[in-house]
Amino acid sequence: MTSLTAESAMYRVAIGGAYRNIPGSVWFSIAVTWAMAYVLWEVSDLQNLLAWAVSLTIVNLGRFAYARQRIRSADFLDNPQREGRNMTLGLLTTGVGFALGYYWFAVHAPAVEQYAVTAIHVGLCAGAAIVLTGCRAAFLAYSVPLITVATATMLWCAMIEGDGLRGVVGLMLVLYVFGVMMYQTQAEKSLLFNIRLRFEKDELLARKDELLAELHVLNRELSADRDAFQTASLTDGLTGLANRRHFDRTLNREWDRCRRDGTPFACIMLDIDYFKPYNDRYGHMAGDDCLRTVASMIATTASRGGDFAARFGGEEFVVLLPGTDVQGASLLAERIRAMTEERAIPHAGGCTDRVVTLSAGVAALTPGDRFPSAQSLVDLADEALYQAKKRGRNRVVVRDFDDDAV
Ligand code: GH3
Ligand code: MG
Ligand code: MG
Repeated sequence: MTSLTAESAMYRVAIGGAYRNIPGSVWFSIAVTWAMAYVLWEVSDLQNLLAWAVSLTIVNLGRFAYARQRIRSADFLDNPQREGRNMTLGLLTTGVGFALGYYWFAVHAPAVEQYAVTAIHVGLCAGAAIVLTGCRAAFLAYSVPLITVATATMLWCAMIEGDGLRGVVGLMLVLYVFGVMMYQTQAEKSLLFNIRLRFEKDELLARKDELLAELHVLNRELSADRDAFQTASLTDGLTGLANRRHFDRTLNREWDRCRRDGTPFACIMLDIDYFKPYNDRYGHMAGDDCLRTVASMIATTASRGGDFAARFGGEEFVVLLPGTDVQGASLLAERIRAMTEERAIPHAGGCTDRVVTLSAGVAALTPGDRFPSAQSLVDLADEALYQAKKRGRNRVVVRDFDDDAV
């Protein structure tokens, strides 16, 4: 919210507050009118006094009806400036009415009645300062006429009649006017300050909700980034298979699980044959494509729940098969080998079949005292792979230690 709209909203709240005081204060105003008439009853021309009191009562009733209508209307405070102007006009009329009453009936009244009416005006002025806090124009329009007449009368009578007491009262009234003005200024300041605080509080609350929503979005983005980062940190960028880090974690976890369950654990190590010559002949980019193709075949073949395929490094891959015995693992290894061969990726640089082939080493064992660490399974599979290479490549060699396992 800009400060301009805050200012106009503050003005609206101040006007609204004062306006709502009008109907109640009007009854007080009427009571005071008749109290004044009562005080001046004996010392005034009755007909004129009654005409004044009735007229002022009618003005007050009119103000009452208008204020009630405005407060209840749907467009109340849509235009606070207009509302403020009308209120000021009504209060000016009433203030002038009281001032005229004083001027017509109290100026020539005896001192006692004059003091009484002056006291009434002092009270009206104080009441207005309280009721019209925040609406200085309306307060001045109401109180200036009535207090000016009372003060001027006191000072005038003091001068003309040489009445020292009324001179003192007149001077006190001057001081009183300053006091009331100061009070009104301070009260108005603190009212506006309070209203401003309320606006700032609302603004802060709205900002808080906004910030919470932003925080929520950032949190979501952050956890999405974290998930993406986590996935990326466990995935091989070239083939999309799990990377070595992921493999190491999974190996130990699955090893422990198989040890607990007493189930076999199989591992297949795969290595593309003559891949260096392939790279040399077809280029590194074609080598990458070849790695991707072989990886996708491995992934689709080893896709049963629990199967885990990873890029071990370079042109080597590994498949972990928890709960699978050596027969099952050999079948799978053979399927991957055969699929690769059938895919017939040309490899003129190879020493064997003129297509890309791979060798596989299979090992399976049930984790136990004889093979306490997962690394022993990988070493056995690697040994089998070495044998497959040694025996001419494009083949599967199996090492089964399950019978020996404790
Ligand atoms: P063997 O049949 O005995 O396995 O021989 P080989 O040529 O496949 O094995 P060697 O270890 O001699 O060569 C592996 C090659 O794999 C060497 C390296 O350039 C290549 N290589 C490793 N990683 C990548 C890769 O990410 N992209 C490509 N294009 N080539 C790779
Ligand atoms: Mg190799
Ligand atoms: Mg190789």
